[in-house]
Order: sequence, then structure tokens, then C-alpha cells
Amino acid sequence: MNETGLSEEKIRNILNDSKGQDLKYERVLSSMCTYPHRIAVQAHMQFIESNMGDFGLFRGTYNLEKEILSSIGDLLHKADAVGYMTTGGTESNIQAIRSMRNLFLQSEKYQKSLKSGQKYVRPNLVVPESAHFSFDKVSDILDVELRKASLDDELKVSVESVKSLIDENTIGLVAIAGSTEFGQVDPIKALSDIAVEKNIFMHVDAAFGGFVLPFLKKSYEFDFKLPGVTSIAIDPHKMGLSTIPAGILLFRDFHHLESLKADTPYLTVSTQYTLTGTRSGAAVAATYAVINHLGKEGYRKTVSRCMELTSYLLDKLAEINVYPLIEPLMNVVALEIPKCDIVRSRLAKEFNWQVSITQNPHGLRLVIMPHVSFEMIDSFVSDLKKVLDS
Ligand code: 0PR
Repeated sequence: MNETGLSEEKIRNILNDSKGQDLKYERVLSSMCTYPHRIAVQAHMQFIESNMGDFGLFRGTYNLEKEILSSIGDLLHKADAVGYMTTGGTESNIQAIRSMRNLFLQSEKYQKSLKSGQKYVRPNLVVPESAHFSFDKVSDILDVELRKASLDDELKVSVESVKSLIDENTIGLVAIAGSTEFGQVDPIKALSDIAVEKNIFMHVDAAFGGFVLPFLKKSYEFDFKLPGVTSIAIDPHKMGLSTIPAGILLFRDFHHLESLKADTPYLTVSTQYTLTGTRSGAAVAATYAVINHLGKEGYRKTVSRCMELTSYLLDKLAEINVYPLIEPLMNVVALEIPKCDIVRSRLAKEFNWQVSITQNPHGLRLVIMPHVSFEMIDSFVSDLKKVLDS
């Protein structure tokens, strides 16, 4: 740190220079984030100092959070679901599984299953092979064994594989409503039936799909309507058009949230259920603003435009003989392209396009976010053709 500070002008120049080095979303087809809605940005700035870590000081922001939770709970068919606003999908997933693990370790079933003298048996969690890498972090942090269930031909988790991995130390299941790589939705109803039958918890990772699925023409069962679903992660900072960091974690019952309780004797509130202490109230205000401004109708329009762009992209790609690995059901497209790693780096180097790749099966991955336009697609497909032809 310098002894004396730099002038505001100097700082602004440095920041402008750094901002100039950031990519503009107009060349980005790999991100699940996008430009936040302007009303979210304005609200974010208005509440910039608000700290939800000590919400007794910020009652107004706290009330906005309560309203967000009940309207998103309502969207997910449980208006009285309980939870809080997280920093995003990773924190929501960690906290959901931490709650499962805590309740499992406290349960009579587990205590009774310990053989004499035994103090601890490592619990396990069954997740689809397509689960986001945040679950590897979950496993490490929480000392939970991750059992990865295989996928079927459509890249949904195989229900048989899930069943075969469950044993007496399984704390629960994870299902994905909109997988990171393929935008696929697992057979969540069948998994919910298993969770009920085995009396285990079930978390739905709808970090991406939560703001897509309810607004598609086709309807999907993925939320609290299914009795086995005990928690859901849904991220306003992805398709919700809010500012970063905005995730939401919702539980069906209060005792799940309660299992995360920590005493906070010297704050204005005496308990906390969150992972982080200090927490952005700005992202809460931003989320409140955008979900109430857009309403279901606004999100339906946003999603329907992304889906129109997605089918336009597929038509254009078919003209150059490029096809998807699976028929996309949301705005995530994985393409069957030989040597896709080379294609990806050439697209970046020669044309400044950012795309990503999928692991298994290997493909070129595009996310058609609201910042994408028809012109962007025309120009991308024409550049892709040049790469493939030479
Ligand atoms: N669950 C799912 C299904 C996800 O797709 C993601 C992130 C997460 C959880 C974790 O969410 P947070 O990153 O909010 O903690 N999916 C994207 C990914 O990892 C996130 C992303 C966003 C990546 C923007 C790149 C990017 O430019 O691919």
C-alpha cells in the first residue's frame, strides 16, 4: 500500500484501464451470468452499505429478504419455505448438505447404527455424475463421501444407478434442475419417490434452471410440489438478472434451517443460520427490485427470447452440419464437434469468442443468456464455420 493515496482521477483512470481489459458479454457464450437488469443495479447502489450479517441494523433490507423468500417459495410451490439469501449456488449447496449431514448425525437411526465403541461412520451423499463441482467442495468441507451416479443416454441421472448407491449411511440425494454442462433436468419425480421411500433428504440444485423452468412453455416437476424435495438452490444472479452475489437457499421445514444455527451473542440478533457473517444487503435489494419489476410475465418474456435464440442457433448450426449432443430443453447447448478443445481456443484467439466445453461426452458448450442477440449468433456461426473449414 502506498504511504500517500492516489487522486480520485488517477484511480478512475486505473479502473477504466482495467475495465477495458475485461471482456464484454457481447463476445461471451460461456457464462451463466449476464448484465444485471438496470433496476437491480440502481437498488444495489442504493443499499450498498447494508449488511445482512447484522440485520437488526437493517430492518428494511431484512423485510425485503423475507418478501423475496416468500415469493420465490411461492414460485417453487411452497410460499412458507424458509431459508436465506446466499452468495450463490456453491454456498446454497454447501449449506443444504451441511443441514442434511447435521440432522443425519443427530438422528436416532444413525446413533443406533453405530456398533459398540464406534464413534463415527462417514456419511455419504448420492449425486449425479453431472453435478456441479461445488459438490466436490461440499465433500471436502463436510467430510461426506460423494457417490456419483451414472447418466443415461439423455444425460439425465440413471434412477437405477442412484438406487444402487444408497445404503444405511446415505444422508440424501441431489437432483439437478438444469445441469451446468447440458442444461438437462434429472428425473426428479422418480428421485423424490425414492427419497420418500428411503426416508432420506433430497436437495434440488436449480441454481441455473430455477429461473428458467417455471417460465418455459413445457412444464417440469422439480420443486417442493414433489414431497421428497427437502431443499432447493436457485440463483437470482444467473437467469434472475440480479447483481452478484445473489443466491437463494430454501428449505421445506424450519428444522433444516435450525440445524445450521450459530449463536451470535454480541450482534443485534442472537442467532445466525448463514455460512458467511457479513452478507450483502445490496444484492437483496437488487433481487427484490428485479423480481418485482419483471414479475412472472417479464421472466417468461426473457426465457422465451433466450429459447427463440437457442432454436435460431440450432437452425443456423444445422446449415453448417453441426448438431447438439442432446436436444436442448433450456438455453444451454452442447455441440458435437470433433477436436472441440482446438476449436474453442481458435475461436478465442482468432475471433475473440468465449465458449466452453463439456467433459463427458466431450463437446463445445454455449449458454444463450439474455445478452445474446440474433446478430451475435449470425456472426458466431459464421466464425465457427471459418474455423471448421480451415
Ligand atoms: N449449481 C449449478 C447447476 C451451477 O451451474 C453452478 C454454477 C453452481 C451450482 C454454482 O454457482 P455459483 O458459481 O454461483 O456458486 N455454474 C456456472 C459454472 O460453474 C457458473 C458460471 C457463471 C461460470 C459465469 C462461468 C461464468 O462466466 O459453469
